[in-house]
Amino acid sequence: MNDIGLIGLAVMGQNLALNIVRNGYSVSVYNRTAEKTKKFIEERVKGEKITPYYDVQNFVKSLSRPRKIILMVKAGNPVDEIIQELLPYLQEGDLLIDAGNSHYNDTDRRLEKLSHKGILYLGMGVSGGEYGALHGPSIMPGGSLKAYQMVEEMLLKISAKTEDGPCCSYIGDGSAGHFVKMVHNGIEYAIMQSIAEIYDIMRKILGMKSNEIGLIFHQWNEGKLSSFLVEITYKIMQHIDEQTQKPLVELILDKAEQKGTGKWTAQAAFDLGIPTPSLNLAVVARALSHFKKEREILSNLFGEKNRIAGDRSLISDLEKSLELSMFSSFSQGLWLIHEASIAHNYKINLLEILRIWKGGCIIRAKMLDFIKDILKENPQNINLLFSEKAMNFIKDKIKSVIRVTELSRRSGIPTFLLNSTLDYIFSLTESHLPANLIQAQRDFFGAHTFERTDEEGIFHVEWQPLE
Ligand code: NBP
Repeated sequence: MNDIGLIGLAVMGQNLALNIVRNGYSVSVYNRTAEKTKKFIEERVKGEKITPYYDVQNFVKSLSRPRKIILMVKAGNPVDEIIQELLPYLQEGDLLIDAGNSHYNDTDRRLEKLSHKGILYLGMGVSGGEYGALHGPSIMPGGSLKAYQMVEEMLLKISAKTEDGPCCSYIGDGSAGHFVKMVHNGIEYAIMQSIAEIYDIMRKILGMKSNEIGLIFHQWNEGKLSSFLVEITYKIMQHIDEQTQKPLVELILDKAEQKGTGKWTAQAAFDLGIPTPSLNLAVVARALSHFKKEREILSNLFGEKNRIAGDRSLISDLEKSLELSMFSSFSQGLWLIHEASIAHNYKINLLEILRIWKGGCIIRAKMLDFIKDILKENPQNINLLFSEKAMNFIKDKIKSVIRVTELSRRSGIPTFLLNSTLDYIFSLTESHLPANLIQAQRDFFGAHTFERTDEEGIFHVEWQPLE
């Protein structure tokens, strides 16, 4: 009898299985396509306690009870299909763990359906890509506490470790784990976009070559910006294509793909009414990049842009710009998680989220310690801005972002993320927004009513008729 079952032997599943056995557990594995299972066993399993199965029934039979089965399959219908296949062989008290990037609504639906059959279910976010899955990811499990406790010991063992402990914590009820993982990805999109914009300015305004840009990111990674995404950026900049001997990044087509978690984050933010402009615009920027042919035609129509030549003193402004955009992306993401926690009754502890994001995951960053300090001072300060510490940090960086965005605008370089960072902060620190005019317009054309600043109540007036 094996301790754990794992279904789905693509890159994440293979690595997670190897991580689990390295930590002292025996694992049964199954994959829909048998060839992949055979290949995995032949090429990557070297005497570890991993047993392959080629049919679901024997796979389930091989597990000690209550059974614990991790699903690492493509999100969406595949998860429902594999659950359907498993159900005839499962018994009350068995536990299914969906470790893929499932939409939180799907997780709630599956939890509800399976609870009627006595099957326990966890929706578990796993971050860290293939490296993390093998060496220790950041793990975000949500569902019933009882279900979590059945696998807690193993999850703590296989997760990444920092000086603050294992990067795994029970996130909360229902789909809390998948919701937090989704927002993690939304923040990831935003940080990636801000890094990309800064790279663009370095090459177009400062005329820097990829290897020089890599060196700057390398330096930044030694300082306050130390993070997974900054680290991989300098490694990417230094990667030379064997065939052409050019930096590979310069040969990669500028069309960014996406699998949906960034879009879902923006949709959830719209649904809950939380402003996450940077997270939303990171999705817009990827979508816009897809129109390569149109961009080529329009760039000819528009004609040459007048690129302002900047000097290297801009580099410290770029560093501060990245710091502020990273901070504001976390601010927006945490606010969204907090609001969702109330709306869905997740009972999420934001400090725990920050702790488990410190290691193993794609958005791990030294800055999380600073963010944790702000939140510890006042746990109600969920978007981080209501603090002197945060305001001092913002004021120290904001002039740099203004300088960088002014220069890039005058040079015709798009900076969705850097602009949205400014607009997010400027809007939240503005006591008078022009929303009064919007309310008047709504009342004019739709009798939608408005409130007044000088009187309590709901008002509607007969505006001047149209000519
Ligand atoms: P993929 O997301 O590419 O999924 C491939 C796996 O799903 C294969 O094992 C495939 O089996 C299986 N599968 C499919 Br497709 N349809 C199935 C079905 N109807 N029934 C059973 N199995 C089915 O793999 P991945 O990149 O390893 O990611 C796994 C999960 O982890 C996804 O939800 C992903 O979003 C999430 N995730 C990925 C990363 C990453 O860096 N890649 C990071 C964090 C989370 P087959 O071999 O028979 O086609």
